[in-house]
Amino acid sequence: MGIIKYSKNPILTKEDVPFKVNSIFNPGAIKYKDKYLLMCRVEMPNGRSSFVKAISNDGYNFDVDSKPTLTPADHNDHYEYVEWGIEDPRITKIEDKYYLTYTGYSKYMPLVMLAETKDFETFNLLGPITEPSNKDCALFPEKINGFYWKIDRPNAELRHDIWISCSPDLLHWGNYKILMEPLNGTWENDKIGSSSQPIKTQEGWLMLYHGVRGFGVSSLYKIGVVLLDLEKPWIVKSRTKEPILSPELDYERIGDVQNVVFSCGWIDAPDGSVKIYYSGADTNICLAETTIEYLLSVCK
Ligand code: BMA
Repeated sequence: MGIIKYSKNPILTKEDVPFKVNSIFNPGAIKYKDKYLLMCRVEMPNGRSSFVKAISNDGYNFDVDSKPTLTPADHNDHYEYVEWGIEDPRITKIEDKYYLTYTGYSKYMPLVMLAETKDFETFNLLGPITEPSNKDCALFPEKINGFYWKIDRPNAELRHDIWISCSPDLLHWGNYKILMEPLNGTWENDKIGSSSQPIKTQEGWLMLYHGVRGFGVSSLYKIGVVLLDLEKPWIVKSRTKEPILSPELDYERIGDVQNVVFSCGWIDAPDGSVKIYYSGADTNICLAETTIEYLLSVCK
């Protein structure tokens, strides 16, 4: 099948948001009660981000809630770590709860925040699970070898590679290991970070990641795929040589940040089809469709 960008992209723009925002982008994505749920980042008029939920029956047509779902101001105990905004949520279902890992932004620089919910209405805000600087965090959907596992990018301002660590309780993390470094001289030369929550396949854990390369005054953000070992997720079995999604069309090239495709989530179906939700130019929300079979084939 390959990978097909939806012909009616973008599927959401700021005109679809019932309240005033500068942009809607970088949504986490999950199936919830048989519906497609996006937890979208909205940049508010003051330039700080919050989240709003969008729901769909078919994965193509989404209704955006009438007010933000989660804001920095909701973070009573942890407000100082999110004062400048909350950004780029990834959603993972573990047992009967949904976990959001997202960037808290403040004068302390970005760090990773964790929240849990059962209904996407009320959230138990668990606070920072890393020190700054760290972002692009995704949780595995089940325990492996008795531990929870996360992927993130520590030292986000200086280093440019992806790490993996584990925890007995999702709050206390250790056993840090380097997972992936950018491949020099390629599309991912300058930095990489996780994009989506890992999906379990027979051949290993599949995960989207983003790669960045600077060209002149612009940085090109593209998306690749990596396959991790099922039992030892710190082992990379294979990764794409070429990006699977690149900025090509006007809605991916022109916007608040030019030449960016960026994903925080995808949704797979029992038939092996996959819907990748991504954003163009940090300005809108788009959809690309593919299959697990294709993604595994491009990893090899
Ligand atoms: C990253 C994050 C994303 C953004 C991307 C492209 O560092 O800040 O939120 O989409 O850059 O600008």
